Amino acid sequence: MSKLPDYTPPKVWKWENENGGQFANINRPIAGPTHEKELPRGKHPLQLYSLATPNGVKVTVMLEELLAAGYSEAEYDAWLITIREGEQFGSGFVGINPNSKIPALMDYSTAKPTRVFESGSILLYLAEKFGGAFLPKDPADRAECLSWLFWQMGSAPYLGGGFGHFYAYAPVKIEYCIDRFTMETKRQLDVLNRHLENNKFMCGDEYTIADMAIWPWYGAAVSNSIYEAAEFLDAKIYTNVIRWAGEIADRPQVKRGRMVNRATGPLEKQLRERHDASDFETKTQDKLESQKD
Ligand SMILES: N[C@@H](CCC(=O)N[C@@H](CS)C(=O)NCC(=O)O)C(=O)O
Repeated sequence: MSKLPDYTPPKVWKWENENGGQFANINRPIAGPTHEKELPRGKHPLQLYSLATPNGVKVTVMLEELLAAGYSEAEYDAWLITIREGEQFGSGFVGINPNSKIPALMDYSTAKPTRVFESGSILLYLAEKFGGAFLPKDPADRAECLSWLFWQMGSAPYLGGGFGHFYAYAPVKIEYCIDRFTMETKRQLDVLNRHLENNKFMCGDEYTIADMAIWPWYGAAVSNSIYEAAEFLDAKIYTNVIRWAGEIADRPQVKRGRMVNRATGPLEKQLRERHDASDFETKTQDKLESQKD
């Protein structure tokens, strides 16, 4: 373990062997599709192509929240995109998201079908589509909500791509990188902790798309659900974040949203594809596998 690994970058970087570590097989320095593959399409106007990572969960929680709030037109089909197998590089997926990352949404209810990519953009699109649901009406409160939504989009890559990558996934533990991103992750947790001291949710008393964006990353970090790093981050000191995360985790809509497009963990919590509200009762992976016998 060294703060200063012995490496001198060449004049021009070249893509040679896999660089090791988890996800090395899907890392590429070029964009665009690797293969032809049409995406499936179900019966609802909203078609989601995703996976239950923190970025994917934001959108399935929002859709379940909309449905629970009575917006029946938020019914959706959710299709599984297995990123470890490179399904985000299929031509159909790249047609919806040129950036080849889940989540991606198609809305066929519009005059011209609408594609939406980037989780924050999808949350805002859905909020606006359903009359401003989970988005404050007052202009100052709306601005506060969008500030936190965009804070998440800019901040979480340091937690995921920075801290999570070097702490949990990199094939070598590099002290310099772990220090740098732990420092930033803890600073971000402190930002949230100070804010949540006097706010029930990110935008005061109202639960909004800002909570839906921030919770899957930072709620997971303090409850040890990502990177097994809660102890390392001394997460117990962020008491306000822990209180807020627990309240959100208890919402039935959030429990359902977390199950959609999940392909790991307990079988009864995996609803790999969702096409109907009744699928939560009948199509979880434990039930599908017991029918095979
Ligand atoms: N900023 C994007 C990030 C999406 C993202 O990073 N998705 C990851 C999974 S959490 C992914 O699809 N990775 C596949 C890849 O990098 O090839 C968003 O918020 O939607």
